[in-house]
Amino acid sequence: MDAFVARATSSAERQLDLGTEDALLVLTGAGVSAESGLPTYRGSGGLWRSHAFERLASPEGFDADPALVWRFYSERREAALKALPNPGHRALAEVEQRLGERFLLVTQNVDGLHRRAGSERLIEIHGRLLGTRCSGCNRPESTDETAYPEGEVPRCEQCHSALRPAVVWFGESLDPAHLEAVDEFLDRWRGGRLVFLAAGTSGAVWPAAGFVDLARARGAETWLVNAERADNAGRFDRVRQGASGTLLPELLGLGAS
Ligand code: BJW
Ligand code: ZN
Repeated sequence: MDAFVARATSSAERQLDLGTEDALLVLTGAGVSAESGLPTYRGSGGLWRSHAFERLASPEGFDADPALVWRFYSERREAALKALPNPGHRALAEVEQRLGERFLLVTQNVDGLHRRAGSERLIEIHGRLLGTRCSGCNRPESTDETAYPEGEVPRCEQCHSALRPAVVWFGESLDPAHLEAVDEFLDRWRGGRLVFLAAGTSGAVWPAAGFVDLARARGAETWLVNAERADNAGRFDRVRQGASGTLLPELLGLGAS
């Protein structure tokens, strides 16, 4: 049997069993929204199988053909607005209520489903699908649910440059304040157990793929919940293979709803 599966099947490893002094840092990826009907990026059925990410999710691709990029993001806005949070999203919102400031959720997802499930201690490190910012000036980011008609590129009211989706593309920097918040959370908890849990992420994209190492360096116990073997699976203490909509409620000791 694959070591990845074997490590996942011990019954003693079915729950995190968080105590009153313990803290939990969660990192989620596209797999957590798969059961809400949204495609992941990699693997079969993933967005990058049918769409060229260098044309659609890079600043160079946007400069070359902003209308094409807006078509891709407008379709995804429509899909995200139609989707509903699933039991995995809801379990994370529920455990936040129990842990309060001992909890932080960092998501790579841009679909807004964690917030719609009720998560508030939430950092969206790759931005928001339902946000727009200017490609030319620092006009503040705005909430924007518009699915623009084919061929239309919205323009900045201040500088007339093309507006762009408020997501983080390859080669772009993440907000340093977001990475500092992760560091600060990991440094803050000295009393009880510190647990790091990644769910629904292939571990292929940095810097998020390295959070497990940051957590380990602070002595955290590390868990992974994923449908398939993630690229960084070998760096976790415990691995559960399966669907996050089933495994997250179980791991967090909550009934699936
Ligand atoms: C289920 C499931 C179910 C399915 N239940 N599981 C080393 C250090 C630092 C940076 C780099 C580095 N090496 C390379 C870099 C650069 C680059 C990078 O990581 N490249 C790699 C591809 C090699 N990183 C960056 O450019 C980042 N910026 C940066 O580091 O700035 C500093 C810098 C600048 C310049 C040079 C160097 C450093 C930015 C990354 C931005 C990522 N953007 C995207 C697009 C967002 C907008 C959009 O949506 O269009 O973010 S790419 C895409 O990947 C998206 C995701 O958030 C991200 C991660 O994907 P995720 O969530 O893991 O999804 P999948 O599809 O990969 O995996 C899903 C998993 O779920 C699968 O494993 C399934 O099995 C599983 N699954 N159903 C549980 N029901
Ligand atoms: Zn502007």
